[in-house]
Amino acid sequence: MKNPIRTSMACHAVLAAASAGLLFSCFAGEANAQENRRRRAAQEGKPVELLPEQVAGLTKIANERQLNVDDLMAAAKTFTPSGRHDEYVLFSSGGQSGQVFAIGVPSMRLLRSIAVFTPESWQGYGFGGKDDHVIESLKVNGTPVLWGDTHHPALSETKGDYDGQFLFIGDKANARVGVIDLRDWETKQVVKNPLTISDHGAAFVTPNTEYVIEGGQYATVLGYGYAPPEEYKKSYRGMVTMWKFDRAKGRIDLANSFALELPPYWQDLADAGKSASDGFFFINSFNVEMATGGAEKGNPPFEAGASKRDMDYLHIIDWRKAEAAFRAGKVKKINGFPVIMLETSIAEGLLYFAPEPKSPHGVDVTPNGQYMVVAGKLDPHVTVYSIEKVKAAIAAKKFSGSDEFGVPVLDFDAVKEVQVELGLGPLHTQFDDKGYAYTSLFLDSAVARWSLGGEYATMHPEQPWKLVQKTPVQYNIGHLCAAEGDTVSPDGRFLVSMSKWSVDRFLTTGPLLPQNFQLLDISQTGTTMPVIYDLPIGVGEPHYCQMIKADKLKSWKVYPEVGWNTRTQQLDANAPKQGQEGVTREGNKVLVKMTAVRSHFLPEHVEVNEGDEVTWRITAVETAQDATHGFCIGAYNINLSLEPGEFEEVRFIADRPGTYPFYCTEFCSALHLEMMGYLHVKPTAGHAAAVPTTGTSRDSK
Ligand code: CUK
Ligand code: CUA
Repeated sequence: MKNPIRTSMACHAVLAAASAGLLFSCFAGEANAQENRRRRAAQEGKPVELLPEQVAGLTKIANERQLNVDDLMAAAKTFTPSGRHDEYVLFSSGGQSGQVFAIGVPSMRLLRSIAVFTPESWQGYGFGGKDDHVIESLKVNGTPVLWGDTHHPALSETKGDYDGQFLFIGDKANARVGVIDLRDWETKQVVKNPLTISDHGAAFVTPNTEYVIEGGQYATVLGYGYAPPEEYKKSYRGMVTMWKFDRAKGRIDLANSFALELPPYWQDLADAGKSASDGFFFINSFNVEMATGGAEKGNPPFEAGASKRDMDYLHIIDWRKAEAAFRAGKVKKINGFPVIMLETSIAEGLLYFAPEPKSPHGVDVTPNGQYMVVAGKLDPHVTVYSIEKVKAAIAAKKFSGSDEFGVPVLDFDAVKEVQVELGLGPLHTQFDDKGYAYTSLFLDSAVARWSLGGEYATMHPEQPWKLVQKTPVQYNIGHLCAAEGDTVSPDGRFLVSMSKWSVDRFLTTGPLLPQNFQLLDISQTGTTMPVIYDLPIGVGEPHYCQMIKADKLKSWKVYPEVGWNTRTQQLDANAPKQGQEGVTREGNKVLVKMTAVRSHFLPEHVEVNEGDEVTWRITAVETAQDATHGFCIGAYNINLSLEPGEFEEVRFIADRPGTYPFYCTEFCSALHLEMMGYLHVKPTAGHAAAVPTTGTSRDSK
């Protein structure tokens, strides 16, 4: 049991600070909401002064709830009063959910999910009937693949700083990249990699979002080819794809995108250079052993075969040279997609390797672009490379040899700046505004803070390149994310530990554990770096996230005009206007023009014949921010979200006769339940209305 809090002089100041946040939450039950608001307004902008009886009340609550002073401080740092907005937004991968989550910081409140690779009904994503554009975009080799494994979100950047315009996210399971427009927080494009089915270093962007880069992972025969494992070295290859981004269109420009062939090592995490290292990007690798596994045949399993050698290769790619080679046509088409082959990359001097210790995982470039920090999961050190040394070694041809495919390998000692011992299982690194780096330690379950050198050495009181402290996290941290922590100008202040198995941190939710996003206060220098909030994530295994200052986001509150097509992001001439509602027919093609407004659809009855091809257009003729409607026809698997001004079109074949109520799925008004209508599908002659079939429940077999 924790020590009870006494209201001593020493903790009085702490309590006073803490209660700025706690007071209203603690006493909220006593005052009605109006009184609460009045007091808040009266207090806004004024220093908190606690009366002795309020201090006593706070102390009592703290003791009843067994909260210590650190807990009260943590509450004061994170509690965000009703109606007040967060300072940062964390865009997190959603792991196997296939989505992206947006979370406010420091409150750690979930703001919304953004559907990307998985249809999600609340957002009307993927429930638009026949030829639904979402389902179409999610097809892999013609088959809808309606989930993804999202790993790495990347915010668009201008001059190496988040600009708040777009968000990109990779799907590791299917090698796809999603593009989200942050004006309306909707996925606008999903591109499928034409070369491979497995990626990991996706997505990350060059400093002005010229390219969205998708690094591969498990080598395959590029272009979906086949070869047996015995032909691994000959036929399997790695790749990295440079997707050209057209900012004006908000789309990846497929015609100006290309890839680089890489040796069949397993490429891992990647990062783009910036400032001093602008023009380069870096990719880790493992399994340079080119192990082919086969434990079932008595061969060494992958985990052993892929970890034999002491060194793997950091891939150093000069992307401006790669772009020039692509523009000069020095490519081969694989599956119709232009690829710069290995021998071209070597001849053009655009690909180099640097040895890196023991199957590393993350590579992260410091804000000034000077250093690349590589964390080897089987090595207790981070290895820091200097871009100046890399450039000098390339110019002086300081190679220790070449790999089996002829790629020059830079001399390790010539490019290494320093190695810093941090602890067990270092994975990923982020940066702050005080010259510190933060590295996740998966096996230690800790966040390590360490001091940078070079031009950062004068920013902190410690010796350069030294471990400063470790904060334990619960448990097994993967990525971590500091506020604007991988831009040219990090903010410091907050860091999120993406801790994996939460084990005992929350109530038991059955054997499947939520992950644990833990907020750390990194605002003070030195050895204080407490965990101040735990957020269970019970909807997937997030991998990476990026934290952007909220005021950089210029999101729309409603669509700019009524009749807005959210795919083209412009007014759509097909959007029915008020007064144009009705049903027209040409042969068996039926066109429904509908408007939705509080609290009715028009028309309210739509009659079609069995077998008709129905095109159903709806405009939400609303301009108020709180006037979202839904539209569903249950048995036809149709569900839309109609945000104010939005135009949607769905198509379906009316192949099941019967009477189908359609209704609004958002509780939009007092008469929301009345916002409905009927779709009447008249059976063709001699054909009875369909008898509903009864489903079989999962456990009844
Ligand atoms: S991650 Cu994708 S395996 Cu460390 Cu970037 Cu989790
Ligand atoms: Cu519109 Cu409910």
